[in-house]
Amino acid sequence: MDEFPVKGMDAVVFAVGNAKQAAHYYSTAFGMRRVAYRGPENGSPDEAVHVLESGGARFVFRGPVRAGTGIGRHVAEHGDGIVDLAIEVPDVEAAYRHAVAKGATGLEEPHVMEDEYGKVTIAAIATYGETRHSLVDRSNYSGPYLPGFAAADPIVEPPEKRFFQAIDHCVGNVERMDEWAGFYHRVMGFTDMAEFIGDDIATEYSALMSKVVADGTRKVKFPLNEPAESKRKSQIDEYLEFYGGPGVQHIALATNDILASVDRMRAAGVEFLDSPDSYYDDPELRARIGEVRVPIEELRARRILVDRDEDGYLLQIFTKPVQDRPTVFFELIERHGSLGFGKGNFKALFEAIEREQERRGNL
Ligand code: TYF
Ligand code: FE
Repeated sequence: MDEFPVKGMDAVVFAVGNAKQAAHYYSTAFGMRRVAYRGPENGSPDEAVHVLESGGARFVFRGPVRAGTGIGRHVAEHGDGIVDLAIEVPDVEAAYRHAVAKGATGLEEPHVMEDEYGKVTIAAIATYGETRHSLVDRSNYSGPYLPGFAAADPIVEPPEKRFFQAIDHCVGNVERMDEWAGFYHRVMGFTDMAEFIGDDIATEYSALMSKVVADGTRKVKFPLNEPAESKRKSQIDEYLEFYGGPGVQHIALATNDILASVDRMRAAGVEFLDSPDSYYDDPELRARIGEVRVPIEELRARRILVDRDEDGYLLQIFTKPVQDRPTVFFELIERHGSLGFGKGNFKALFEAIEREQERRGNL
C-alpha cells in the first residue's frame, strides 16, 4: 500500500514584492489566466494574493501590502521566490500524521476552511530552506481557489491556446542532496528515479550533483541539486548565495507544443538560454535522437534541446532567471514517451548556464 498517496501538485506559491505586477507578467508572458484574488478588499489586510491558472497548473502570488509582514520579510531576505510547493492529497490528516511521525516538522496542523463553495482541508510541513509543502484536500470544494478567495477576472485576454498545461517537476537547490532525498523517501515514501548526476559527471562539467525523487505514480517529481567541488563556482552556489539559502531553483512546465509556447513567450519578452549551433550539428546527437516530430532546423531556430532514451524523447528549453537575482527560472518540456529530465543535454545546458554566470561575474 502507498504510505503517502498523492493526487498531484496543487499549486506553486510565490512570495513576491508586488503581486499585482507579478500576476500581470505571468498573464502576458506565460499566458496564464487569473482566476481568484484575496486582499485588503476582502479580508486580507496585510497581503494581496493573485491566483493564476494554465490548464492544470496553478501559480499563487503573495505580496505584502504594508510594512512589517512575514511575506515582506521573506522577499527582503530571498527576493521573489517560491515559498510553498503545495501537494494535493486524498487524506490530509493521514498524510500530515505520517509525515510528522517520520520526522517532518509540522508547520500547520490539519484544519478545515469553509465558505459557500464547500470545504478545504489543509496542513503544512517544512522542507528545505524556508520552503514548505502544504497538503491540500479540495475534493469537497467548488470555489476558485481556497475559502476566502473571490473569483477574479483575467488580467488580460488569455491566449486561445495555453502555453503549458501542467507542472512537470519542481527542482530544489540544497546543500546536502542525500539528506533531502532521504527526507522524501522517509516522510513521503518517494523513490529515486533513474536520472542521477553523480561525482563523475559533476567534476567533468556540471559542478553539481542531482537526484530525482518521485511519488509512486510519478505525478509529483522533485529533482534535488547540490553544489559539487569544481574549479569554478557552481551554479548551485551562485543560487544559494543570492537566494540566501536552499530553495526552489526551477519549475518545469509541460506543454504539448513547445515551438508555439517558446515563440509566444519570446515575443512577450521572456529570455531563454542559448545553445550553440554546434549542438544541432553534433553527429552523435543527430544519431542518438533519430526522428522527432519536427525538423531539427525548427528546434535550432528556437534553441530547443532534444533528448532520447529507451522510452521515447523529450524537447526542452530553459528560461534565464525571471527576476533580478540569479535564482528562480523555468523550463518548458514536451514529452514524447521519455520519463527523463534531459540527461543527454546536461553538458550543453550547464555550459549555457555557466556562460550566463560568467556574464554576471559570478563564476
Ligand atoms: O530538472 C532537471 O533535472 C533538468 C536538468 O541546474 C537540470 O532540468 C538540472 C540541474 C540544473 C538545471 C537543469
Ligand atoms: Fe528540469
